[in-house]
Amino acid sequence: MTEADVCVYGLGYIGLPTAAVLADCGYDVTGYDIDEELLRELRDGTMIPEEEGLATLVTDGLTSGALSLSDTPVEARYHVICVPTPLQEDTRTVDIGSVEAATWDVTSHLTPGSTVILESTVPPGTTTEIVKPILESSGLLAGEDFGLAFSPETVLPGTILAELKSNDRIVGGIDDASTAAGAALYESLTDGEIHETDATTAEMAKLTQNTFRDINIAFANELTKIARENAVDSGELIELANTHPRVSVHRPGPGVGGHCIPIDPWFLIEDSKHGDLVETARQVNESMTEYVVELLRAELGTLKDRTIGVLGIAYKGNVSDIRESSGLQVVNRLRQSDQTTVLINDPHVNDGDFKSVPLDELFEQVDGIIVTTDHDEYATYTPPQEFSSEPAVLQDGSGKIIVDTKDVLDSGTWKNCGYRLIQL
Ligand code: SAJ
Repeated sequence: MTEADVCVYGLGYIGLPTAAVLADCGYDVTGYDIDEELLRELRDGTMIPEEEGLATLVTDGLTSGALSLSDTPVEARYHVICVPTPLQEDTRTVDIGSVEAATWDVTSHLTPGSTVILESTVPPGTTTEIVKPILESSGLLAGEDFGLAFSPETVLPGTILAELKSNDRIVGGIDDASTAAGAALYESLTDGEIHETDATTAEMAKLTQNTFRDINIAFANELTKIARENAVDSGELIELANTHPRVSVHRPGPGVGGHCIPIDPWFLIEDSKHGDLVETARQVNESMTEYVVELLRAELGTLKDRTIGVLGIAYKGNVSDIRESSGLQVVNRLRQSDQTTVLINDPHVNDGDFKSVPLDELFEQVDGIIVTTDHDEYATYTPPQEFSSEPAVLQDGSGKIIVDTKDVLDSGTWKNCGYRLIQL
């Protein structure tokens, strides 16, 4: 068997673009995944995530032979692990099973002189305390026979390829040689700077970035609640506060979705006796589901026998990913209400479990709407003049309520068309 330059373990949101970009950079790359159906769909081009330029890059790599897809790992100069690390809902701790399984796969293909890089987001200490001992069960020693490093991915879904090639990269090895070997790989991948450190600091740096964002969003969410109590527009408030050169408050919303930001704070504090602020921020963000549903309920008087439209179940604008989506939390919360019918629209999500009702049709049937995702389609949608169903009997006698949690609708346009728009 000939040795590949790079073997990428896991061809998901991060592994696939990483493998494709490395192949494009001139490496001989094998993309390995245990999911044979995924491999088949990737080979025949039917399963490429909605990500600018990715389909072409994968096809080009496969056509040129620089990228091959395999259901078995191969010996390689670099083994790059990009498998998922889900949160276990009951304990709010990491499910490290896929990282362990991938590391065992590496172990049986580990050769002297190679370097193993973990990219999956993990709690502090995983590289040295979990990955290293498994690899050393091969009989080879980390730092002597092979290199071992952690390097977090920091790319934003929606702009993954551009960010892979331009973002700075943190590389933390278990020793200087491992760090240097990891840095050499990423130097050829990105135009950004390479920041060298140790493995645990690199793991924590990734968790710190996403936890910072979670706490900042929690502050924005708390602020919007306080602003409402004072009849203050939180959008204007945050804009004004952010005119200060050292203040940058994020935007409020219906919660924090996605596979990273709502999860990584739990990893950060998993084995720590500290973390009260981090945990409180999580609770504030999770409370937004109830808060936005209550905003609508207060306007409609009741949710009973109402038909409510939810616009957007993707976790953020212009992506198709529904993991940890705030829109879905809102849908589930509404469905728990007595006799409330929920209609969903999401032009980006193609999931058999969720029927997307076309906007025109949805507007004909609903009593109220909650906008939970800032898809471009919503910003440009022309509102019908009014709900054609019987208007809800509201406390103030008017109807046509839209709770726009993402500030995506143009308030002037919608107000002119007779809608009452509530923004966070
Ligand atoms: N959100 C707000 N208010 C804001 C910004 C975002 O409510 O001001 C919400 C979004 O609507 C969404 C959630 O937060 O529901 C997360 O979206 P996001 O765009 O902030 O982040 P992700 O999850 O798409 O990507 C993040 C990024 N991390 C940081 O910006 C620190 C990305 O760079 C990481 O690579 C990615 O997590 C990851 O893989 O960890």
